[in-house]
Amino acid sequence: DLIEQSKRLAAFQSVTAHLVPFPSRTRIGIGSGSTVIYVVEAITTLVPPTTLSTMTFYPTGAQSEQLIESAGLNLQYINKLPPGTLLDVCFDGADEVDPNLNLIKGGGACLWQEKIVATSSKKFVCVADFRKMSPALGTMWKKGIPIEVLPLAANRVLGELERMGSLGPKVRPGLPGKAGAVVTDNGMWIVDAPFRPLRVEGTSDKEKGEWQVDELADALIKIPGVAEIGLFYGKNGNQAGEGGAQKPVEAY
Ligand code: DER
Repeated sequence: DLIEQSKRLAAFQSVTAHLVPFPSRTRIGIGSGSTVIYVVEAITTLVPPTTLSTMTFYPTGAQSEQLIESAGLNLQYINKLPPGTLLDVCFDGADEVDPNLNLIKGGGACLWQEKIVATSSKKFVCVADFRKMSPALGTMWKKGIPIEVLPLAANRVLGELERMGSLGPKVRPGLPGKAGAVVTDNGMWIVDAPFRPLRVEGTSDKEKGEWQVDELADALIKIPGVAEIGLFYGKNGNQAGEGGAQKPVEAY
């Protein structure tokens, strides 16, 4: 169908642009979700086997790890990288992308390891089909910003989010057949925190609960009990990565 075709096209375009021409990019981060499945298909299809055997793939959680293994690719873990060494490139999906390539991520509850791997990469390639492009984060993805929290602190975090103007934040319930909350690969819970659409530029109007994306990110990460947040900075992001500022996110 059209959506699957556009995911697959985006994935093949991103691998064609950022991996195939660069056989020296041998350390590759692999994200989570359904689009990244096509990224792995593109890698195994487009990269010659001799080059593929020189490449090592770093997962962002259980699904990503299984994807790498079942594709027969060399699997390694980010903690095996010497301090200060970065991955060459990382491919991952997103739930929503704003004009500055800021992202909402975490729809698949893998955001903590995704952000560690993304910010440990010289280049972070976001692979997102047409549905994900948005004028402002929160206009398309209505479920809220995914936030990974310590279960013990969940109610404290919910209270703080409401004070900050979140509209009905809640702990993400497990799927049918799993009583209780979603438990992440790291043994944590996910809180989804809806906010009014985030301002790409300018400053927040906290009275109205209208936040600017960077200011909200800075406020959320400080809440005690929050492990990581599903807001990823785009072009002018100030996350770690080579030289402190993350390389521009290339969204497809
Ligand atoms: O959880 C995430 O951030 C994933 O990358 C994700 O939400 C994208 O999922 P999709 O490729 O299935 O849309």
